[in-house]
Amino acid sequence: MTQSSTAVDQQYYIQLEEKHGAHNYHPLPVVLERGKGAQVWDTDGKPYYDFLSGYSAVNQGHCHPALVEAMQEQASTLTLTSRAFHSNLLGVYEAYITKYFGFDKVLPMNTGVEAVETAIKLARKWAYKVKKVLPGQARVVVCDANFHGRTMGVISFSTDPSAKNEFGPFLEGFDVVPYNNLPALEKAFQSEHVAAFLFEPIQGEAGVVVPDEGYYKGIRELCNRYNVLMVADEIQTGLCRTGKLLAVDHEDVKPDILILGKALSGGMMPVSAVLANDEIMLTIQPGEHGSTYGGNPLACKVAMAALHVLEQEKMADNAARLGEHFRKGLNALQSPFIETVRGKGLLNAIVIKHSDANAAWKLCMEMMKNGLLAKPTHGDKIRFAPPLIINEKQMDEAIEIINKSLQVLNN
Ligand code: IF1
Repeated sequence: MTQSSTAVDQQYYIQLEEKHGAHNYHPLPVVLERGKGAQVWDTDGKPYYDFLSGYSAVNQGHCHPALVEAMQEQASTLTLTSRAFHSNLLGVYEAYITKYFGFDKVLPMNTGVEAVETAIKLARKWAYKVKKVLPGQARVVVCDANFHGRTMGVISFSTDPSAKNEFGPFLEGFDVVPYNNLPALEKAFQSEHVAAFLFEPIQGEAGVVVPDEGYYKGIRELCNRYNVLMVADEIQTGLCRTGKLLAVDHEDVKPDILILGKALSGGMMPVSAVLANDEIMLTIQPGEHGSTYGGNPLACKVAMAALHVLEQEKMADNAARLGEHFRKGLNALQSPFIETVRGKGLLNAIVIKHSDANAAWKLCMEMMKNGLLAKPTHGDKIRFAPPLIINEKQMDEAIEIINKSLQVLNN
């Protein structure tokens, strides 16, 4: 039997990646060609609800018209000056984003992990210059099952063997504490060398692990008491994903260093940022940190548009409302294969209960066939994170697709 034209087309693209690209991912067998709003289309024109959103980078929806327009306009005007010179957009962007989040200053970077590395450098500088920690002794406390990116420095404190095995030797100066455990955190703060506590308000890669109510307030209180910087990695949880502008806003807590990425550009290009007040930010002097593309005019223009539409289209409110609707809808299925439904806003996950270790993957393959894209994380969990502009009708269709696809686990 000859393969359908779709299979041939998709196989062609998949084989090109297989032959010419590194094998550092294991993607679902779907080849995407177009995106708009909450949907993407494959090379055969088949539509899918995108429930991964580029790992929460496409909060504003695929190819948001305001972001496309901002990018097109700036792309034909001035894209990169380097920081060797000023530009007419960097200061304007810096004023906008620092007011938007309520910090004195911003250090613009590109990828999320670069911003995390930058935050660690800032925290160490502050420890030596302000807290007067002994040279070379600064410690950063991190959480078990953390995910903050893939550079050598950041995987040095990963607890996930697949993220760090055979990449050593590693960077020193990190202490690991259990997530969502304030007594353990206080114990780690007994050392006078602690510069900072770096945490995810919700652990994404670990499978959308939501901490107890009061965790952020508890962290803030302990950081105040022991003069430790509270460093919130909101790269995945920020920018309206959890139903508030920032996940820490659910407890009205303000970190000392805020790390943003992903949806800061709405999926148009890598843009990240580190925000802090002067006492911390001014510990870095000219020539002590930087990057070729950091703060480029194109990124500034796109990021301002990306932040503007989050506010203008009330995406945090939609995420809160539709997230509630999604969790209620999934729980109402009362599927024997869904052990847990958890999340906040539109950052959700289910834990699959099934004797087959591949059940989560099989379900994702079935949902793909039925028009919804999601991917397992750490075996038995499936993350569901659609663009924040999804509407109720689309959400109900998505829940129906999940319901229909669950039947595949009956076999
Ligand atoms: C992959 C998921 C993982 C992040 C947090 C920093 C970064 C990320 C909280 C680094 C990046 C991405 C990376 C991607 C898979 C995805 C991810 F949770 F979002 F699904 F891995 F945990 N802090 N997360 O989530 O940002 O340098 O990638 O821009 O590496 O496979 P980046």
